[in-house]
Amino acid sequence: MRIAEARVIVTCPGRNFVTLKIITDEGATGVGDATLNGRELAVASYLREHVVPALLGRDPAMIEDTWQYLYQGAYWRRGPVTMSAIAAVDMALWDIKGKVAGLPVYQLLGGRSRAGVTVYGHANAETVDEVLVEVGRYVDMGYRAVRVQTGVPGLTTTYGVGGDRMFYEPADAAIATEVEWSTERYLAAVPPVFARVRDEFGPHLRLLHDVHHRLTPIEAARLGRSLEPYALTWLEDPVRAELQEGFRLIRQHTTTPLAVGEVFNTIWDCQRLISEQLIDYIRTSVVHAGGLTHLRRIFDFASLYHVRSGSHGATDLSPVSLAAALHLDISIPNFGLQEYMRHTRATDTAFPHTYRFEAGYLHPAEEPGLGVDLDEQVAAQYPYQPAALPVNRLEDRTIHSW
Ligand code: GCO
Ligand code: MG
Repeated sequence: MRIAEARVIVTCPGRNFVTLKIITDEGATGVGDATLNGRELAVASYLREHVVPALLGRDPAMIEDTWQYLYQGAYWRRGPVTMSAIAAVDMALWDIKGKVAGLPVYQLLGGRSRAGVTVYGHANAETVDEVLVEVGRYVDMGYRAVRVQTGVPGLTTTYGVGGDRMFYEPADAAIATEVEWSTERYLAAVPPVFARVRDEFGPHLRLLHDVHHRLTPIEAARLGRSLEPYALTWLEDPVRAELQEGFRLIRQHTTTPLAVGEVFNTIWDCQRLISEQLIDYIRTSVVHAGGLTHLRRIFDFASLYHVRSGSHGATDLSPVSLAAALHLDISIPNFGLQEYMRHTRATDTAFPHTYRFEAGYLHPAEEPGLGVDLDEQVAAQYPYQPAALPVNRLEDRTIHSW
């Protein structure tokens, strides 16, 4: 069997997605997600110009060799554009391998290690009273874990709080919207929110919070310590993580568990965080960290150091990514949690899939392969629309991490 064709499809059913479809000379097809929010066309071009020509004629069964060919063979390594492109090829080849074997991909990865994949949803609202209602909605839907984000008094917008409660989407303008930030106001606002949520929902609901890279290590240490009474499952991206040793300082001060990794691309971005046990959950994703082949390598490494998985699953990761993540989540020994932001109906129609949500768990597809496809006729109805993530500024207009 040989790869006969590979198509790069860019579509915007509510938001932009880049998908790679690989077709073999025997008619088997596989899909991979290559979406990089706000930088979609860079990956589409990398695939079209540099990857697809090299794929034609290759044996689709040689997944590891193809991965190494695209990574080591390119000489230029790592980075979100390269790794998202490699990820798309890798996902599509696992999809084909599953279809050829007649097995869902998780069976190829070692089989089931648990009954279902525990997911967390996003409760967000401007005020504490409103967010309590939102948390209640998730609990009523069966969720066992909820991320809580509220507005910060004195700021007009805050990360994670959107107009539409269920389908929050930050990449909403062709040229980045500018938003504002105050660390002082934020640090004062967050602990009372969690005091109310714990009080209302009791000790068993798993609670999470995303700082979105905005604090320094000592500020993050203070926040982590002030949240200890509310027993969070994790505090996410408390600081920018280019400086991995910065986490040692946070660790020295707080027992609030830490989750990091949605912007990482390779095992080298988190090697120290994991081996020095500076984090508790590694949140790298299938699409941005080189596909199932590389993500499994990261999670295996993490399993040696008591670090569990917590794959990124925002709506800018397509249903192809989510389907792929679930096969890994269900099979690895050190699964922690899977993020699950629901896709819009338009997105779900463009990407027919058979994974399903039930009682707080997602269940991977049982059909051969990944169990997800891109309906190209539906995709063609939604042309690409430029959309960038916001840019963040302090009150004095200094640029700050968004
Ligand atoms: C999360 C993330 C996302 C990102 C988004 C950027 O935890 O889900 O922080 O909401 O902001 O994926 O493209
Ligand atoms: Mg996040």
